[in-house]
Amino acid sequence: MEQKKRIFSGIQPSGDLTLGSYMGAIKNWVALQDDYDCLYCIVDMHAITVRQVPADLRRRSLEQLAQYIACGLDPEKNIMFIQSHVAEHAELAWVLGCYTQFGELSRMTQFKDKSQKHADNITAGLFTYPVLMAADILLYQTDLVPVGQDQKQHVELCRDIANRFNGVYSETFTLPEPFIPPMGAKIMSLGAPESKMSKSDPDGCVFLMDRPEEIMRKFKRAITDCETAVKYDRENKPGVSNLLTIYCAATGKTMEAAEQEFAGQGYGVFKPAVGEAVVELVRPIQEEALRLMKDKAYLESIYQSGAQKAQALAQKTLRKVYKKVGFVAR
Ligand code: ATP
Ligand code: LTN
Repeated sequence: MEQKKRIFSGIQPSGDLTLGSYMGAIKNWVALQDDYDCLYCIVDMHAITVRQVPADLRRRSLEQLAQYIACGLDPEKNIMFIQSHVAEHAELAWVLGCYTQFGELSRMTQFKDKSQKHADNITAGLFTYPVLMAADILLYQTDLVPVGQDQKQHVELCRDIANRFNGVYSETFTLPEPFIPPMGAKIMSLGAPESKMSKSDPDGCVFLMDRPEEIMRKFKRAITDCETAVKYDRENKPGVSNLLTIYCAATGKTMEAAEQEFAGQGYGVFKPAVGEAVVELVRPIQEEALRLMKDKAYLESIYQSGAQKAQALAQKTLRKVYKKVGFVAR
C-alpha cells in the first residue's frame, strides 16, 4: 500500500477557539483526516510569545483538545498532542534559527502586527516564533499544512528555511505546501469587516463555545452597509460578503445558492439566518466538547499517547539534523 502523505497543523491555546479558526483550519483538518497521515497539535509554546495567565493556559490546552475531538477529529486516526510534551520542537527550532535571516523574520506581517499590539513586550520569542513553527512542520517531514490565509507567509518561510538547509547539507527535509481552503480562509470580524476575526480581539469575534443567544446577538449586530442587497462583493460590501462566506461555510451551500436564497429579503432576515446556521453548526460540537471535558482521564490518555507517537517521529528527523550539522553522537 502506498504511504499516505503527511499533514501537520496546530493552533495556539492563547484564547478560546473562534469561528475563524474552525472555518480556516479545523474544518479542513477533519475533511483531510482520512486521506493523510495527520498530526494535530496544541501549540502551547507558541502561546507564551505573548503573556498568558498560567492557569488559563493549562485549562485552555485541555479544552482545545476536547474541542478538536468534538469538531470531528478522530483520536484513533490522528496523532493529537501538546507541543511542549515533545522537546524536539524546541531543539530543532534552535538549529533552524541558525539558518534563518534576521531580515526574513523582520518581514513577517504577524510579527509587525503583534509587536505593534504588544509594544511594551516585544520579546525575542515573538520575533523567532516562525522558526519554532518551521520546526513543528519540518520535524515530521510534512507535505501539507492546512491553515488560514494569515499563516501562508509563515509556511513559505518554512519552505525557504528547509530549502536552505537541504542546499547546505543534502536532502533532509520535505518541502511543505500550505493548504488554504477556497472558502473560509479569512473570516473577518463581525464588528470591523476589514480586519480578521481573531481571538485576541473579542469584539466582533464568535467563539465556538459561545451560547446560542450570544451568537444570535453578535450576528444581529454585525456591521453590513446602507444598501439592502445580499450580494457577494468583497470590495464594496465587506460585511455582507463575510456573512455570506460564513453562511456557506456553515451550511455547505454555494455562494450562488446563498445569494438566491436571500434575494430580495433584506438584512433583517439575512443576519439572523446566518446566526441560526452557526448555532446549528456549533450545537453538536459544544455538547460533545462539554461531555469530553468531564473525562480528564480520557483526554490525558489521548495527549500522552499522542506525544509518544509524535516523539518517535520527531527523534528520527532531529538525529539526522544533528549528524548533518556536525554534533557528536550521544
Ligand atoms: P491571535 O489572535 O492570537 O493571532 P487567531 O485568532 O488569529 O489568534 P490562531 O491561533 O493564530 O488564531 O489561528 C489558528 C488557525 O486558524 C490558523 O491556521 C489560522 O490561519 C486560522 N485562523 C485564525 N483566524 C482565522 C480567520 N479569521 N479566518 C480563517 N482562518 C483563521
Ligand atoms: N502560527 C500558527 C500556529 C502554528 C502552526 C504550526 C500552524 C504553530 N505551529 C505549525 C501550522 C503548522 C497560528 O495559527 N498562529
